[in-house]
Amino acid sequence: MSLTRREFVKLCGGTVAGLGVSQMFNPGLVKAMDQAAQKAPVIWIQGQGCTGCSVSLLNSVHPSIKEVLIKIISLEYHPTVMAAEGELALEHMYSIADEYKGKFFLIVEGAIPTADKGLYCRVGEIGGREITMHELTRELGKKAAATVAVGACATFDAGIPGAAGNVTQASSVNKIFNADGIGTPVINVPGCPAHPDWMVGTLAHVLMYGVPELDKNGRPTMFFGRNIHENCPYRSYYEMGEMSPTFTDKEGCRYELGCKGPYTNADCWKRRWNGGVNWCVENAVCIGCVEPGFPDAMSPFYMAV
Ligand code: FSX
Ligand code: SF4
Ligand code: SF4
Repeated sequence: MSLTRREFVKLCGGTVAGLGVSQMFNPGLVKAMDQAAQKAPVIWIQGQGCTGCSVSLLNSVHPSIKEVLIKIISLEYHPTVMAAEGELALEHMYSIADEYKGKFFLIVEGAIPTADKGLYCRVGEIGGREITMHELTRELGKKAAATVAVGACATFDAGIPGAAGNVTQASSVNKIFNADGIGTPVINVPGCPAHPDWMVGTLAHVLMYGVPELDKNGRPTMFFGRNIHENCPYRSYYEMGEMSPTFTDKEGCRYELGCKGPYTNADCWKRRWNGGVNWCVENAVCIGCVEPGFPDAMSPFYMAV
């Protein structure tokens, strides 16, 4: 089964028969990816973050994380899920980067602190020499075929670590690459955390067809191409001026509670979260976690009515 790029993009937002939801990947996608993907090596590194994006990836429903790891990619290094540790693990990572120079894919989760020579995030040690996230990102970034920056912290303004104060001078992948003149393509998959489908779908697209179509912020348009407010199921309440006084109200628009849907582009309104169980606006508000400037530009998140 081979898919055209157009069919692939459609399947990324396709309907899962029997579940009555339209947010998850079509199961046919896994089969296609299994046959088409070259099991390209993937190196996943983590800087300043909460590991929320990794946890989100582990929640991938269609395809399951097992299918992702066995059928789609060859995950060679991941600080949270790999069994190896210490110098041996680092040496393996470096050897893969050299052996597959220009062919492996780098995923960066978490921000990269640049203050004081990057010493606020040390990711390991080889021969007694400490390796900083700043050094590692640049070294692997130069050798990778493409880099996927996942989560708010690795993209744009470095998310939570980059918020006002920013004493570690936390920075994003794009900014680090630009400062060093690294020309490796960067795909931004923001979110705090990023949705598992956004990460898996982007990675699958990169493996099968190359870099997907990106918006002006470097995000795949197949996931971030539409505005939440314009597509929100609560939009008719907004038009009628019917505002919800509490988060738990079944009806009413959440704008006066602080909803940032009007300023946010993502497909959460149809993809939903947690295997389709719910999404932010249903239980609270959208806090604009996929937009540049998050979190400061989206604060305060909540407003009292
Ligand atoms: Fe940041 Fe992510 Fe928010 Fe956490 O990659 S994106 S704090 S959910 O895990 O680092
Ligand atoms: Fe827009 Fe938020 Fe209201 Fe939905 S709940 S219509 S996204 S302001
Ligand atoms: Fe982020 Fe808004 Fe989507 Fe929630 S609804 S995940 S805050 S973009």
